[in-house]
Amino acid sequence: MITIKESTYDDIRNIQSLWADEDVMKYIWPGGLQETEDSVREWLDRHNNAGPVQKHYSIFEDGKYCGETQYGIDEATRSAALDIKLFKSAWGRGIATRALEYSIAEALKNGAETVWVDPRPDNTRAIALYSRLGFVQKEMPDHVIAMGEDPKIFTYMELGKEKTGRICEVQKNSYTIKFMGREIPAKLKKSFYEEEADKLPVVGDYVTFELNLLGDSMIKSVCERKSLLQRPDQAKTGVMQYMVANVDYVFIVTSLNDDYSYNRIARYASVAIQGGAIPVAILTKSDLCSNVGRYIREVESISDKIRVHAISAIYGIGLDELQDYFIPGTTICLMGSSGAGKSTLINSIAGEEIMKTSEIREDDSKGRHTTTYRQLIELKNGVYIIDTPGMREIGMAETQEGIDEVFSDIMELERCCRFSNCRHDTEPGCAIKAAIENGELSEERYILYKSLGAENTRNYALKKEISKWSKARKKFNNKNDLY
Ligand SMILES: Nc1nc2c(ncn2[C@@H]2O[C@H](COP(=O)(O)OP(=O)(O)OP(=O)(O)O)[C@@H](O)[C@H]2O)c(=O)[nH]1
Ligand SMILES: [Mg+2]
Ligand SMILES: [Zn+2]
Repeated sequence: MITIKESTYDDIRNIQSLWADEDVMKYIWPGGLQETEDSVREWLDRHNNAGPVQKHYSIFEDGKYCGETQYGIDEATRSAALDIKLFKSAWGRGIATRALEYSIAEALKNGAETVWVDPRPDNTRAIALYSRLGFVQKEMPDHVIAMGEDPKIFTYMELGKEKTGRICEVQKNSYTIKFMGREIPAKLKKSFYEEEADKLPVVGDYVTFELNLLGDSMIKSVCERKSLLQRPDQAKTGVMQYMVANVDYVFIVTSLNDDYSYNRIARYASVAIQGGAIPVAILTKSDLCSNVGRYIREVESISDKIRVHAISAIYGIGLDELQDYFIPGTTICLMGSSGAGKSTLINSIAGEEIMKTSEIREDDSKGRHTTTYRQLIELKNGVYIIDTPGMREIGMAETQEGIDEVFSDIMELERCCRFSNCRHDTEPGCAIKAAIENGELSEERYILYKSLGAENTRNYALKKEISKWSKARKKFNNKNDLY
């Protein structure tokens, strides 16, 4: 167990031996510093009498002294100088990270706005450690030079209060931010509560936040999104639910049993394209299916915008085809029905059991909602994966552009009709009817395109109606407030 406490006279001998150690002092005072007990005592007195702007801590592992960490805040600039020294025997076990986090948290709590260090450029261990903690190299500011530090000899690194991280989990009003390989609990800044729902952070969002290592950090803003996937909420009120952001590929996971649905794949693909992501149909459980090729061809026939792969996560079949998507920094979101095998696929990609999975029910081939919330995971290969709970359905609302893109060839045919307002019914010179008759366009597919569009329009109209009501009610309430 690691303990960190404010240094007292009991630590004087330990401090003396630490400062005299050659390895510890290699970059600071080659050969080590021989200080007397009195001079260390005097030094400690000065430190401890300074109050919270300056603190010196002793670090212990299972009661054994390992070293020191300290900070000193310059009150004019609100910047804190930070330092750590550890015996070589205490290196490599995360003790430095823990101790520095503690010192940094205390410095920030006691009024520092930034924290700085200035290791020597050849002290690569220290530089790597500080980088992992979020420090960035900068030009040495004047007030630090005025303290006697030399920018030609030292590498100045600074940790601001404000950081950028990525939302990996959202639970009611609690958020978890992935930051420098760690998971930081966070809450929203108050002003978010006046924002529209689409301005709130969702899983996959990059956010700026004020780091607090001892409690909830505070989310200050959502960075511009590359993509945002949304769907109408389940209550069919036309209100949109914002699911995930900054996704490159949506893996539409469908198992090759009763779950398979041509219609549903078209829906997910429309949602993915609408949101700015690339749809990839993943047909799972190919080991249970004897005519995989037929399904692949059928998915291919929906749209040339949908890529398709058939796999068996359990037998490792087809997984190599997916390698092309696993580029470091890429974000892949898995969506589909419960029991389709999303979490199982993640586990086989990761090569370890990171997600819980469970058997589907025998009677209806449906899952039991094993995954219950959206979660972003960073794999060892640098790929981000978002696992989502199974969805019963995915409605169409505000998705017209996505639908049009999935069925772009039909849109083009429509433009070839003789009349620009052709209803593709009894009009002469109708390109759609001609294409259906000569087999160029499947009628089933045309009907699907029309029905998704109609559903989208219906939900859009509903949403407008609802927002009209809510605006009217707001106005009414405001008016009543006056009296
Ligand atoms: N035969 C076979 N079974 C599979 C395959 N992939 C997954 N399964 C099984 O399907 C069941 C459901 O898998 P999960 O990965 O939990 O499904 P999920 O999509 O994550 O489900 P939710 O979390 O409820 O949304 C498990 O019993 C898996 O073992 C596969 O490739 N072949
Ligand atoms: Mg799951
Ligand atoms: Zn027509």
